[in-house]
Amino acid sequence: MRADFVHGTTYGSGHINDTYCVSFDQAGLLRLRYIFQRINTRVFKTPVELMENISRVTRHSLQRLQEEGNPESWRRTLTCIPAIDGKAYAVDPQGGYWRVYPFIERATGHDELETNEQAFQAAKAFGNFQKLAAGLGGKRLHETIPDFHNTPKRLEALREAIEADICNRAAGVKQEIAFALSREADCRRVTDLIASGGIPERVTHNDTKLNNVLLDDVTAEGVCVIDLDTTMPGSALYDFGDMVRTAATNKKEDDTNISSLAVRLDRFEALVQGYMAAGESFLNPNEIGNLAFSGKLLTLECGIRFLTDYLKGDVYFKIKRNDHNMDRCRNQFAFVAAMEKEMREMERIVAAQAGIGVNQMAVA
Ligand code: ADP
Ligand code: GN1
Ligand code: MG
Repeated sequence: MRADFVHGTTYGSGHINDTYCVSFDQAGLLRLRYIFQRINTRVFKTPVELMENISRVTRHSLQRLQEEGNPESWRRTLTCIPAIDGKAYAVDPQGGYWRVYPFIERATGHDELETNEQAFQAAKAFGNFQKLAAGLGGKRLHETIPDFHNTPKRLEALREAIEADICNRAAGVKQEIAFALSREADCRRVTDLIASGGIPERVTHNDTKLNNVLLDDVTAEGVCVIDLDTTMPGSALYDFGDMVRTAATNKKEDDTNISSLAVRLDRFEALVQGYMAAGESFLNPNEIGNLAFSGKLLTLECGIRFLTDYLKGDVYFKIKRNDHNMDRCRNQFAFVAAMEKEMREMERIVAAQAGIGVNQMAVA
């Protein structure tokens, strides 16, 4: 980069990496912003393989966008800015792994939605991302976090954390523990379907929370899917489910006012429409039949992860206050309970969109 440093500041509301927005300019004229990120190597233990995945996926995306003649291809995908040695990352003297992306301008990653159109566009963008990734040739991507969405293993990790109870916190959260443990059969449904071949392995994003897609500030169109650290083999249900978790609720993930937490069925419908607009061509009947259930599953799984992290002393997710992980856990479990009440309606919405009978859905 042949420009002078102007300003740098921490940026965004991600829970994992250290993210900075950094500005440079030339002769005081051309100002460009970049995202500098230090990869969280406690979470991602193989950063070199991780960056190999991201380089492959982003190069493939750019090539496809350019082939299609997209006039703003550089804004539609992350692109890795190489270090002086040509690698997609640089290692600092303390052993920190850093990467740099151009800042995607005039677009925002939302923690909360304002309109159904935004939900539609976000889901369509994640669906298109998956479609694009399906065309990635070559060897299987590295698993940057093994068993990331293996919900039975997540439940097992919770059991181990309860057993160890290293912070003496288990006695204070008995209700939440009971909530999780009583849903063991739900935890197994998708992994069982994958094991039996009923659901195929795909290249998926695996972290499709709403703020991981940037929506155009003017048109609301899904401009760019970001946070590609977990892009690896997975299930389409993980991607759809995590969108539902963050976009079909009327509360932010850590909102403590959960007595009024509810499923936004209108938002859910917009997500189904957006995702099917891209995904109808490739989703199989088992995937379609479990789309509604996947929202409940991914929310349950995330709640289990927050609870586990709380019991282990808040070592994984960044927290901003005491009990932050428990606030998140209670919020997620309240959303699971709300979806259990609305599951038939959610299934009806998917069936109507897919043009199939509601009895073909996997009623939870
Ligand atoms: P984390 O894994 O910690 O969630 P992300 O990769 O999602 O990290 O980045 C954190 C935040 O930084 C995002 O939610 C988004 O607001 C912002 N961000 C990341 N990459 C870009 C980019 N290339 N352009 C603009 N904003 C970005
Ligand atoms: C983390 O990286 P970020 O903030 O987008 C987490 C997700 C969780 C999410 C909960 C690598 O997402 O799995 O669903 O927090 N990412 C990783 O908000 O663990
Ligand atoms: Mg993120």
